[in-house]
Amino acid sequence: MDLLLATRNPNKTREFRELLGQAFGVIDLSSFPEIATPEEAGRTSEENAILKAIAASKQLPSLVIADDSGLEVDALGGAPGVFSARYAGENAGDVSNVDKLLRELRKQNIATEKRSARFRCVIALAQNGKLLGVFEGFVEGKIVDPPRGSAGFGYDPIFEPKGFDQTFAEITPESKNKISHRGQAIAALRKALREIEN
Ligand code: ITT
Repeated sequence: MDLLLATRNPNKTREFRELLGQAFGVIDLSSFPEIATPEEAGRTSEENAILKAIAASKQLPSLVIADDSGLEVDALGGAPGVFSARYAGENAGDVSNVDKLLRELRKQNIATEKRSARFRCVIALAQNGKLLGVFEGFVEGKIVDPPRGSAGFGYDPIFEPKGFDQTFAEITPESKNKISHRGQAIAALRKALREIEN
């Protein structure tokens, strides 16, 4: 089954391909530079995932999926949350976002045991401008300082999942995929895709 993943983040595409396997052909917006992406004006990840999936599905005929994800830090009232991609500014990169998060935690003197956090991933599925489903996954953990590891992307070097003493950037992609927010959301998505197929 062919799917268009409405993302311009190649790391998301890699993880979707790893997680969905060969039964699914996943292409992303790098193949369609002319496709306009909407402003992520939603107040929740669900709203933003739906915005991205519907917008792309109005412009291309394929089944479209979109992923909106982020890191919620309890001591920061759930920030960066829906603003994870632009926490340190509109076109901020991963390193500046991570730096800003650690600066905030240090500034507020948040103790190590109070650094609980979770990654959340919401995937919306759409076709021809119509929403077909929404799938969610999350993984609990804590923020570590300094960052550790070089695998993964985004906030992975500062996120240690519960039950592990390594960050998402220190474990293998296979281990991350088994427990990650995206892995869980994709498991639910896969079930829905199988039903569409049959
Ligand atoms: P698209 O909107 O084009 O899909 P994006 O990177 O802007 O790409 P989001 O708006 O969903 O995507 O922002 C997600 C943010 O959370 C971004 O800063 C990512 O680096 C980060 N993030 C998402 N999933 C992550 C993961 O599995 N590990 C680490 N960081 C992650």
